[in-house]
Amino acid sequence: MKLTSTSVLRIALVSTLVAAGTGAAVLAATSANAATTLAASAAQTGRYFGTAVAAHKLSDSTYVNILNREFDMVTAENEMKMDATEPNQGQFSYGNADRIVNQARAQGKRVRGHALAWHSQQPPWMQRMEGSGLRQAMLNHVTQVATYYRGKIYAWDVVNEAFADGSSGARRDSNLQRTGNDWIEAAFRAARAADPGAKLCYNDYNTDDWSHAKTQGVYRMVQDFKSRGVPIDCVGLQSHFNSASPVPGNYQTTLQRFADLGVEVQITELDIEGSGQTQAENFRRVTQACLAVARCAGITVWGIRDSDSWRASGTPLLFDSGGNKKAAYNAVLEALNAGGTTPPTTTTTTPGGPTGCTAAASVNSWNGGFVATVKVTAGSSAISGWRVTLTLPPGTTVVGAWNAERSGDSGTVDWTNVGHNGSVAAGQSTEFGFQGSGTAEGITPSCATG
Ligand code: 9MR
Repeated sequence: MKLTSTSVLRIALVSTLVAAGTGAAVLAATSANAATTLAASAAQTGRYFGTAVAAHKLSDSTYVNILNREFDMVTAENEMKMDATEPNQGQFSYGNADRIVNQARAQGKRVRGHALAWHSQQPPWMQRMEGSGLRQAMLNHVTQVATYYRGKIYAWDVVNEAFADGSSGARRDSNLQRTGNDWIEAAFRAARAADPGAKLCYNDYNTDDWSHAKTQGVYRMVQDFKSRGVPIDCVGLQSHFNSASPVPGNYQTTLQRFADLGVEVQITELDIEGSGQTQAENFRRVTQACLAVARCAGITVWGIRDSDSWRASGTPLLFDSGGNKKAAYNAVLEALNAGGTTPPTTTTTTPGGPTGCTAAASVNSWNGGFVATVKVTAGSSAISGWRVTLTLPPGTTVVGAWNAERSGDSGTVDWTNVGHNGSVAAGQSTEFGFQGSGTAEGITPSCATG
């Protein structure tokens, strides 16, 4: 499907089950009822807390226990990269990626897709290509992989690490860049056409310091994309920090400046080398910066235990090698529980009292059509089934849906869970989506359990 409008409209609406006689808005936990996991704490301000996951570790029970308990967003550390998903040209391989996606979704977690197009970790056949053949192969890869995972991905890193380090602020030289400067926008358009419900991100490292040329280069590209209607929804700041590349003093400014362009910002690969209180305070600062920026949607750390890290010797994560919480974990949890701004896409309310569920819709619209993604979040108790009700404007029709059964195609539509997504743990979320003709303006989903 092709988008016909140059603008992408994101509407967020929240509605909740209203039980008779109760009703109180809760935007941040107080110390008396502070949430005790990263995901639940982040969810209090409508954010997610994620981690990179390696498929071969899904048989490690310590690893999986922490994953299931603490995180509600998952990124495949290597399994969705180009070399993994298209090892031979035109032959796609999703086994390991599927293990991660299925594990995450079975637990009610969402998935960030990483990454559709990148100069690195290309399969050997692609590394040897140049020019229009490579351009076609890249676009086919984006289309095939995004189509395969259509409806299952919260956000795709459509293009990863396309800018040069150093003082130029220019694109990085690569075989993809040599196909023409428009390769990035071509990749974004292909991704939007393949999965209109996924947010589309540009993701990079060393883009955390607002004064750096690379940050400015990425900023100008995003600004240009927004001004020309290239479909981009988010910017990922990888945020790999160490003593040579510390958390910059202006980190929050960087997040805010990108957000001010009208894109979501996501901290996508956070790790901070160090130990003890110094490391903890750095993690706290990064967390607080995200919480202070309304469009900062969530934080993903690049692994669970220090021993899982690509930089294991720098002990850069929140759990030690034994799976114990570090001081850095406690600092992040405290910061999350202290609350922050509420992202414009989500408001958290509990009019149904401590239990029940809430539903929030975000909508990508174009001239004549839209894709709505509806997030169903359990209250403080687990739920084993849900029903979302929403009323479509006159003349609007559902043309396709995923992850939910529906009662009809127009007017007031009831959406109920399918087999695999009815059970949602306390504070966790699941998503369904639908595509429609017409407009989704004003849709206000409400959620009921059972
Ligand atoms: O953590 C990943 C590691 O297992 C791989 O060997 C490495 C290969 O490039 O990629 C690591 O993940 C990278 C991510 O995909 C993109 N940003 C930088 C990450 C750390 O290198």
